[in-house]
Amino acid sequence: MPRRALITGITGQDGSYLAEHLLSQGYQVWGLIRGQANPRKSRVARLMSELSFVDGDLLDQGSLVAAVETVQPDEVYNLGAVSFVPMSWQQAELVTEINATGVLRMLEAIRIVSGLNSSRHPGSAQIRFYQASSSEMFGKAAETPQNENTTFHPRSPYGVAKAFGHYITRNYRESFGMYAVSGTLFNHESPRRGAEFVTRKISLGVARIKLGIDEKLHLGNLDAVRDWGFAGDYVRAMHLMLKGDEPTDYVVGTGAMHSVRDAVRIAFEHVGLDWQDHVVVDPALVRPAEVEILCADSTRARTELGWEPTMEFPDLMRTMTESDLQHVSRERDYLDMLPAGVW
Ligand code: NDP
Ligand code: GDR
Repeated sequence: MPRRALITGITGQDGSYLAEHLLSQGYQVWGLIRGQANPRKSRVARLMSELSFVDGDLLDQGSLVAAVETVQPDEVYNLGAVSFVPMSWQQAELVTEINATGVLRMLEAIRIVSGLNSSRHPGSAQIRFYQASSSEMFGKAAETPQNENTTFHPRSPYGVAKAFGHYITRNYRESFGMYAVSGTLFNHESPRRGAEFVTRKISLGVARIKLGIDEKLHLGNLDAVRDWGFAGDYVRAMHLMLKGDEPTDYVVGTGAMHSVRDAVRIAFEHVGLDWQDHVVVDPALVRPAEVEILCADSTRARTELGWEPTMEFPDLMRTMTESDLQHVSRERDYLDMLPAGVW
């Protein structure tokens, strides 16, 4: 029997890469889809014939119990979340409901369906659970780089909600003997990254400027430093975490630091332009409480899981810019073909 995985957040960047990875490993993959006619389902369209879908929402306990009952998964990957940090100041309560209480709801669904009461009376089912924790939990960390023992100091409602998700996952592991782990993943990007995140905003912006559509790119804090990796590498780490003998949490990142300014420079250089002619710093895009610097110490993941990243940040930025040059020019060609007045 092939192993069965249930992925929440399958329509997102990581969900699509994880689905591809698990399918390549012979898994039967199910995606939890929320809402009526979710337009983002088309993101995994190329995998549609190999995937199965089940309705559900992290805001709705009953739907999660029903989804786990229907799928009878061996592994659950909880990637569903509001993942754009600035939105967590605008809709803090909603983000907490999805990103924090949503984790509890998914753990409860597994506990109920598995018939688990406490670690002294384990049930029969052995569903393994992965929680998408985030380096945003470190926030204003007292040390750099950050590892599994670094104290959290989240700087956004998003980071606070993720910290709850992290601790409740550990608590269910300790309370009910569940194989439940969190991966504290640092920023990871790809051509499939949402357009609101800074790397994709830059790659798209540079492509539009190069193709003569825009002149300026508006950004916030250029000094912020992140440890950016390639999303395809990070979903391998998620899978490895659920394959271990003992459930443990891991920090995952490349260990290399770059600033937003570096990202801008690399992308503009790739198309032969000077970033200083095009970038405008907009104070409205600076966050109420910024995370200035993040960098992973992934020694444990590298030694215990054998995980290694395959792509360095400059190559990643160039790959994303190249992809957006093609994407934007295809879109422009399509718009040019439409009769006047249609667009
Ligand atoms: P995306 O924003 O690309 O995807 C988020 C996914 O969450 C979407 O599929 C969305 O589905 C789903 N979702 C949102 N609300 C709900 C809900 N109420 N119920 C069920 N699903 C919901 O994020 P990424 O793929 O980049 O990230 C995946 C996870 O990893 C997230 O939890 C994120 O916080 C976390 N993370 C990401 C990092 C990164 O650098 N990418 C780093 C560390 C952690 P829909 O189509 O319905 O909107
Ligand atoms: P982040 O990613 O908040 O780290 O969260 P994002 O790409 O949004 O920001 C990274 C840094 O860039 C600075 N910045 C800007 N950011 C955006 N989005 N737009 C801008 O114009 C801009 N200008 C400067 C930000 O201030 C910030 O310092 C991502 C998400 O994927 C989370 O879900 C995940 O948990 C973390 O990574 C790890």
